[in-house]
Amino acid sequence: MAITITAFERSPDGGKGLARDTRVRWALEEVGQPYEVRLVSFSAMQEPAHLALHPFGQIPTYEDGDLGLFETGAIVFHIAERHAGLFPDDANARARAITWMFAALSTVEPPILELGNARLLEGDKSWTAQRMPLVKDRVHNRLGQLSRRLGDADWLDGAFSAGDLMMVSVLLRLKASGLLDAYPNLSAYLARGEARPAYKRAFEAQWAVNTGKPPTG
Ligand code: GTB
Repeated sequence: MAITITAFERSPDGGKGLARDTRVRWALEEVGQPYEVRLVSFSAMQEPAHLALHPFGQIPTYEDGDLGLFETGAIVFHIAERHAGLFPDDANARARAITWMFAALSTVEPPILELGNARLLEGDKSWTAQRMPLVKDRVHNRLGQLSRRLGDADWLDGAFSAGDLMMVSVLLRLKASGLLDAYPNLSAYLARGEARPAYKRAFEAQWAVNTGKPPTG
């Protein structure tokens, strides 16, 4: 039975690849696993059938035979465990790759999400202009730390791993903001991730769904 994931029927980003199904698609492409996609509407995500799979009524989900998973981090972790290509063989290097996955989701992504919320959900509030410098400072703090650690390396810890997949995915949310411009090594890191054939295939697949157009090439 084929692996099946869920994705938005129409992502609010119109195909920029920022919805989290792109991360799962990318992981599956990296390890060469074919998959099917079940597209869900916002209303279908609140129906019992979807809630049985995802208690919070979100995408993405992952199904393979009897196994149903939710939470992108857990799904990518599972894919990396089951298939070669995203975790190193060496036990310590593998533990460090997992550490970077957690760092991306638990330490770097929260201030980035907060910035998105401040802009998109709270942009019209009287206090947003006053709060924004603080929110941006928190993002810059993390970007500065990450930039210093990455230095002039290609990837965070040796060869590309699930840790890089997750970190690049998190940083992609900042691409349009200009905030990464101050960190040339992070911009180059992002570009390296986007240049990976597996990322391109994942991006193009979600682009086709969300725009109804063939890949841009
Ligand atoms: N912690 C969960 C995970 O990592 O899987 C979070 C999952 C999540 O936030 N899913 C979002 C969702 O289903 C889609 S990805 N939201 C609908 C809901 O909660 O009702 C987040 C997302 C959505 C849209 C954009 N965008 O348009 O740019 C970017 C990211």
